[in-house]
Amino acid sequence: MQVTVLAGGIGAARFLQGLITATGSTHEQPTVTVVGNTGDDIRLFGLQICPDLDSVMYTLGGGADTERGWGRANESFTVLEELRNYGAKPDWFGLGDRDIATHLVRTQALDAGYPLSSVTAGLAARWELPITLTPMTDDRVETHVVIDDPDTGAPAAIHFQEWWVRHRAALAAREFVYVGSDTASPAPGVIEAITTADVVILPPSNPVVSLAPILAVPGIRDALAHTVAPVIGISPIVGSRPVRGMADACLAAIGVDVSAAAVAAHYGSRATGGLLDAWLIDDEDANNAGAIAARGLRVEHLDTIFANPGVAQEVAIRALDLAGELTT
Ligand code: FO1
Repeated sequence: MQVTVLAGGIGAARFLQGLITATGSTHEQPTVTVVGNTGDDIRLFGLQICPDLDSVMYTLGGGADTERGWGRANESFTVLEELRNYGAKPDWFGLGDRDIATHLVRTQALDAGYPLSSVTAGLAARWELPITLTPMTDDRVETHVVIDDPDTGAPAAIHFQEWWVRHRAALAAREFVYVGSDTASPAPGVIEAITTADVVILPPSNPVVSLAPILAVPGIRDALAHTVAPVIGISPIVGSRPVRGMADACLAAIGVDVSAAAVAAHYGSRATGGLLDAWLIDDEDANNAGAIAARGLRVEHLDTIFANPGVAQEVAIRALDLAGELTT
């Protein structure tokens, strides 16, 4: 069974751990393809940083700091300390020494002219990932957030990382803009991965800043609409709270309530021009099931809090079973 997953960062990575066990995908024979969000990418100190691709790579490669939720395990921050001693800006982004090695290799290859998809494959080779990992696009797409400038009150656009990391999403977002997405093309293999899959999964990633940038790349939403594979999503909202991260601040900006049913309605049913065939929600949100089903979606509830890889595996198994049922 070929499975394609559109992925943000750590939430997706934790789901993928379960999916890999559930599918038996291996480095030698990967049956899972992950299309990663690159809207979070940022160039700092001349280094190209791809947080979501790296979260997936480090987590599935066994090199992630699982407590912190980003960056490398056994990390040190000597370079960052030295940058701060020079007063170098920005000083709000935590670059670890081991992590910097990834960005150095990536940036050198990009600057030599290799596309991000090839560079990502090269980096992933070191980690012997049990998946095929590809960015959504080789083109530059950056998520920017329109806020009211705290000093002047005038609207201003800042990079997503500045909003997320520096301001902890505390500045009210007026709008999210996926700069460059209108002229971007899907990376090689992305459309095929969606149209030839047996199932496409939207893991519990942030709908606004993780999945929306992927869907904003021309051709990807269309491929989802037309694939014969069932499209199954897992709610990132449990009991009116994001499972992790600050998705509530993002959803507010686009006028979507923080509930499993509202996010399902935001994606919509493929039967009526939307994206999903089925939506898996947490037991805590079982009372949302009726509203979701009324929108033409197959809905099931189960434990979706990935306290351990076993829970993620159960969710993955349920998604694969559902895909089987929806296909026959
Ligand atoms: N998140 C933070 O909250 N603080 C940081 O200093 C930080 C640094 C960082 C460095 C590399 C990297 O790949 C990710 C990093 N993240 C950091 C996570 C990242 O900002 C976001 O969580 C994702 O972009 C959202 O998916």
